[in-house]
Amino acid sequence: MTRTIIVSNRLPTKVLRTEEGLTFQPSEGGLATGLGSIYRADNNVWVGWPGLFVEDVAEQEFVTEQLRTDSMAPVFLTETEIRDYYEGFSNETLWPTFHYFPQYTVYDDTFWAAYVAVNEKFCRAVLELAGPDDTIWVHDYQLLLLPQMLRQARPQATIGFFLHIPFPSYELLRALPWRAELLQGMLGADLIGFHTFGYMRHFLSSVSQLLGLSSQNGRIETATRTVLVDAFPMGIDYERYAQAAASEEARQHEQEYRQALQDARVILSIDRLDYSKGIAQRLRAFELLLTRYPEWRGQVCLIMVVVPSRDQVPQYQSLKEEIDELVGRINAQYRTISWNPIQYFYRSLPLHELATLYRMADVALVTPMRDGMNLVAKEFIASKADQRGVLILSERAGAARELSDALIINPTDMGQLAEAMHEALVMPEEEQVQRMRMMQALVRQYDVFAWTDLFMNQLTQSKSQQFTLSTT
Ligand code: GDG
Repeated sequence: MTRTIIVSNRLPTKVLRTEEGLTFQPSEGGLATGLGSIYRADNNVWVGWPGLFVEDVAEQEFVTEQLRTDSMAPVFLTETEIRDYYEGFSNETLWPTFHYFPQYTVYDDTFWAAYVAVNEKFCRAVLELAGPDDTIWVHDYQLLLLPQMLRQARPQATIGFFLHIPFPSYELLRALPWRAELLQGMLGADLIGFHTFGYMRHFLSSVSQLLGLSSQNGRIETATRTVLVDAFPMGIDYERYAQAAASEEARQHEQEYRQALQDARVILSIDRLDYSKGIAQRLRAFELLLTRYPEWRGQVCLIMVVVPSRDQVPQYQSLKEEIDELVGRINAQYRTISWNPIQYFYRSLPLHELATLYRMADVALVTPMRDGMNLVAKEFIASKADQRGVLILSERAGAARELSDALIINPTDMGQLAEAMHEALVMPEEEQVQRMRMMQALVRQYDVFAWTDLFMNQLTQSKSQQFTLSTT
């Protein structure tokens, strides 16, 4: 029987070392939910790093055994591998380049060597599990070389690849010394998916300019195979967010929060700590709102959740300091005894609290400098049972391609952003409902399950076409 093997840097379960020993915590991420139905079915399996260092062989066996019962297979990585392959090449080389921050890009051959070696390690782990007829779906920028490595070992395999972050323009990509290898690595797949047509165009243009391979209608002809490239905008588990926000628990929490905030209007901002998310710019724009429109002082509150992330990477440490300082300065300047302009949380909140914030927010500020898609925008929309609330969305988030009924802004334009906040706060209810209704219809229909089905169907179809072509 054929089966599907999902491969990503991290497994959808976190293994933690606690006083009681090793514990297993399922992740609530969108990908885990979307692919949950696939990897738990039949004999399918998810391959990835379990999130902690396990060197002891007996412990490795224990972890492997535990994860196997939940359809997962761990790839154990050492501290040096995580430093050079993950924090290094993935997050200090690829991430800044692909998000248009070339000034942060580190060019380091040691990082590259580790990236190649860890992709090979993943390749060996997949090959141990995969039969010749299995379907393999590789995810994201940490594993760009894996499709080609798998292809070499299994020329007939069905391989899909999806990139969760933007694909940059050729001018950015060409700066990387390893650009050709990275493109070749991706081309090992039968189907390459991006969130938007824009990313797909950048990829096709890079493949043409750097490898001399032309394409027609998203089909690239390599010397031996056809590779299909297409856009698959990722969705969310709509019902999960709709239900969490509509729950009795969220309703009660909302009452408490509103009381504590003395019924101030709420602008919400939720991100991982990342320079690509535009958090500092957003704070400056909020300050500008308070300066330009003093009538909002005491009347509006910015609730800002920043989830700690990649705190070993220097740019993230200095961004954290910049945010701390900005929040401190703005709060000190404008606060009164009974009102604090910014409620800042530097931690991850449980889903029910997140759902309460989505439910009660009048405005969601999703203003990244660059973002592959941005699921927070879609979760906010799914949480609005009464269809009130306004989404302010950066034109540089993948989500802006679909959510054209949001207030679309340029995140570097502070003035425009401050005006958009004011416009959102005074927007008539009727207009809010009209915009929200359109966006809800779209986000509900193209949810994460539809996304998974579309990708998998396209992969199966493109493979069978190739097979027909090669046998006729
Ligand atoms: C990458 C791409 C692309 C946030 N705070 C809390 C919390 N979250 C959850 C959100 C959301 C997720 O984290 C963040 O997803 P995003 O899509 O916004 O951003 P990235 O993490 O950068 O994801 C991105 C995505 O991959 C998928 O392809 O959209 O562009 O960069 O689901 O709800 N969850 C909980 N507590 C929090 O405090 N429980």
